[in-house]
Amino acid sequence: MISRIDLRGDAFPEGGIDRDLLPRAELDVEAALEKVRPICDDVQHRGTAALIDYAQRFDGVEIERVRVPAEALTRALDRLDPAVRTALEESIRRARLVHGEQRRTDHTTHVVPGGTVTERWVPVERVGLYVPGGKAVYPSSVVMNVVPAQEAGVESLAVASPPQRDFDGLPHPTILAACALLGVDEVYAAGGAQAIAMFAYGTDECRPAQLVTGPGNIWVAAAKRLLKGRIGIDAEAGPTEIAILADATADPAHVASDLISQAEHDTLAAAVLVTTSTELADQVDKELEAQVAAAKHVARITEALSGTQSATVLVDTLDQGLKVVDAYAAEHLEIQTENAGEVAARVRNAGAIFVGPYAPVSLGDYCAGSNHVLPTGGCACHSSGLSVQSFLRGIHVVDYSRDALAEVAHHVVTLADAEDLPAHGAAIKARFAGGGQDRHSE
Ligand code: HSO
Ligand code: ZN
Repeated sequence: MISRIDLRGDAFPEGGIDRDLLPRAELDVEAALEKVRPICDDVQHRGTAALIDYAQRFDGVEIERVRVPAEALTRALDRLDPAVRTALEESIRRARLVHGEQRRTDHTTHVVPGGTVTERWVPVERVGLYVPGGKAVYPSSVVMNVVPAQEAGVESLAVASPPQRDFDGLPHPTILAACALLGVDEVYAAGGAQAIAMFAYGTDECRPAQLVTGPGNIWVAAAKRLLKGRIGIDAEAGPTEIAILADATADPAHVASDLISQAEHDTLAAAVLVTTSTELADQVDKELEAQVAAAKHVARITEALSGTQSATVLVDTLDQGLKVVDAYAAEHLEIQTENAGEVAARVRNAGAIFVGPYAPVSLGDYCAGSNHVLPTGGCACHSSGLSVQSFLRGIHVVDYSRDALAEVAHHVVTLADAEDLPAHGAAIKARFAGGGQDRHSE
């Protein structure tokens, strides 16, 4: 079911591993751009009326307004299965513990006497959060987006999720209930590219936001790419990936179930096992046959595991395995080896690392306290997952006295002249032309 790539012996590329050594699913977002452009323009010009038309066209539902009434949120929470409510509350509590400690404190550097630079951390004022609502209904993703935004101190937070035909044109009730649990009371029944345009341009019902985060399908990704600049965006989330670095000590049943757990998301999901043990690889193959057959979403999982984006990679040594997983830069990386903690400490590139036999990716998806919005498509070599930092901007506040400026003035003038920008130097000299007093306020 899962193909093999054999990098043992001479096959191992000692000169360096190409990042594309392991194939991965790609979404052709570029091709979708032209389709979403008129939709975004329409929302910019017609606002709510356009959103109502698109609800009919794309979601097959008649709605009269896009803003979800407060009663609908309360009702959804009242009707939420109590076990789901308790589990969500625990997920929120753990996420708050971790993200609460990510808050930044302002820091002042005393560069010279009388000259300071303070890095001031300021939250984005208003954030739009997109929550998909088609096949995938993930209240856990509401938690993973809302908690860091709230912990960062974002004042105004709005959620958009597609209107559902089965629920009177409202977003899915578990999404509404998760919003209510988190204290988010501004929710819109809008999906796809049009929801991103709503946050970027604003409508008569919805004030524009400065940043939009959250996963979505290809239309959402295309709208984010198109409107980036007008509105800040998080990463474009591609299909989910799991890589597992395992040796002969790993339990094949666990390895197989973890690969399957992420393959369950999407036919394009990638599941990659990198191992030093052919015996383990063979046992995992057997486990996959048995476990996939018994899985609920058997067709989707089979397609994901047998797709070219998934593979078992055989290597001779753990060092080689580490080179492979670093080159791949998976969204999720599990280390199932002897001394897993030490091996994990040597990994450079991964969205999140799961150490040892009792930290499966599913734990991180819901209840580890870590965030599950992570870089995909190899972006983990340069980007991080969602965190409090994603919702903050660091502003440098420069405060110099007359003496402190005077001391460095000649260097500024020299550099300005070297760049043929004499007006820059003149702005410094003007302060000292008349030999005037220090006008510094303190
Ligand atoms: N594994 C997904 C997140 C998720 N899993 C939501 C279950 N629900 C991407 O990290
Ligand atoms: Zn998942």
